[in-house]
Amino acid sequence: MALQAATSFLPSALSARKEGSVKDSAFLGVRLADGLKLETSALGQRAKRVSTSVAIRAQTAAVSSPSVTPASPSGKKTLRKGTAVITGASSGLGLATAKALAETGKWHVIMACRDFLKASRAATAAGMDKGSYTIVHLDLASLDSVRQFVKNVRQLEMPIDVVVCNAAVYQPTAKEPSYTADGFEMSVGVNHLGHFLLARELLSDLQSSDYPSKRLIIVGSITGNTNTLAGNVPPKANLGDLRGLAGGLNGVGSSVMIDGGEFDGAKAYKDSKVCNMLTMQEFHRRYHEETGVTFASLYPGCIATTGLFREHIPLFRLLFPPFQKYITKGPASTGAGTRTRRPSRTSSPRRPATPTRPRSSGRSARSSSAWHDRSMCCITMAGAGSRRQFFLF
Ligand code: NDP
Ligand code: PMR
Repeated sequence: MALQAATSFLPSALSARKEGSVKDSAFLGVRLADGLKLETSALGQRAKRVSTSVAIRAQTAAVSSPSVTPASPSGKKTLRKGTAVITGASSGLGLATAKALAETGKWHVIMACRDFLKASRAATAAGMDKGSYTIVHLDLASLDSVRQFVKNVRQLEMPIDVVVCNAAVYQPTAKEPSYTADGFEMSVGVNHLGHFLLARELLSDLQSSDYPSKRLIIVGSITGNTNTLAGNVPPKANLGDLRGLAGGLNGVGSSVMIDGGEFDGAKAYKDSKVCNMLTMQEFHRRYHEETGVTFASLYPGCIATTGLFREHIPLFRLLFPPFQKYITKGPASTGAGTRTRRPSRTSSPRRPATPTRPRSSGRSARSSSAWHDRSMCCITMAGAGSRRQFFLF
């Protein structure tokens, strides 16, 4: 499979290129040739609704569509219920976010999950109201599944107002790489490429939304930022000159790592997070003015007990939570401390109005500072001795 890497998305080129076409889908992704070219929709045109009956019928929970809130007797217009797509909403941060949004009564959540039954059980166990969410199958390890998900979501005939790209895999102990259905190394394939296609496909739907604050958000991580202590714990994120990405990340005639190096599962995850953060910066630069969509990435804090660390060695899983609690003093929890509220300026004084430009540390190292955008929903994490607030939207 011939894969042509895009060079226009290099951080060094972030300011060099002027607005690209919204049909240009190559930055921080791969342009897929030989029939696998990313299918992008022209913005400004409402994506075609697929009318054929598809498997999604069996995979969606039976819930009613969110309705437009009628005007109050005083004649004051009320915001209609928003629809938020959240990937990986079957556990951890994604589930907590889905629950928090659903509980506001202002959002209908589309839980985009690879395991329908797990997601269904998780939503029930979390006490989510059945009418507040719809589960739609999405396996980010398959580009076909991503495309099918987009079709299925469009069949629901709900506006898409917010997309939260939250799902991720972390394989720090893997000795050998594993691959997505399309043959990409798993961590970058799921965390970055799957989300990249999803984001690119749903961009036209977001643009069509009449919601006043439409957003596309990707969950980044401090561990991809080499300008932080956490980001300097080896192996460090480094995209190098992207030769592995250009070669297809498939281990056949090319490296499975973006920078062309030897396989390292922990590094692959951190590289994918750098790609996530840079993707949002570049989406913002290219598409914000044209689409009205706000693009952001965020770092949720360290939630040391989520399923993300399921593949780590038992000793790590035992020591990591107390290490974060007592040493870094930066743990967060997605449990009872999660709630939503409207933000005020003072509650998030460090939020910049615009994305921060990634800084490089080292010759070819590429990292990015996540940034938090103006928000409508705030997840409060219970930290060690302090309460910190992370704004999702
Ligand atoms: P979890 O493992 O609890 O959640 C990850 C979710 O991603 C799960 O729901 C999982 O599904 C889903 N997922 C994995 N692979 C796929 C796939 N191929 N297709 C669709 N969904 C998939 O981890 P967290 O809640 O901790 O992670 C959420 C986000 O937060 C991630 O992006 C992570 O990088 C980020 N993050 C987390 C930090 C932390 O300290 N926990 C720190 C910094 C960032 P399933 O339930 O089926 O396994
Ligand atoms: Mg880290 C302030 C210091 C800090 C912070 C905020 C984190 C967050 N970590 C910090 C420091 C350190 N860590 C130090 C000094 C060490 C060496 C002992 C260390 C080690 C470490 C390991 C082995 N840390 C880790 C790991 C992981 O496997 C986690 C990881 O990198 O996952 C990709 C991790 C993390 N540390 C964090 C956070 C948030 C993580 C999880 C990152 C993520 O899920 O994206």
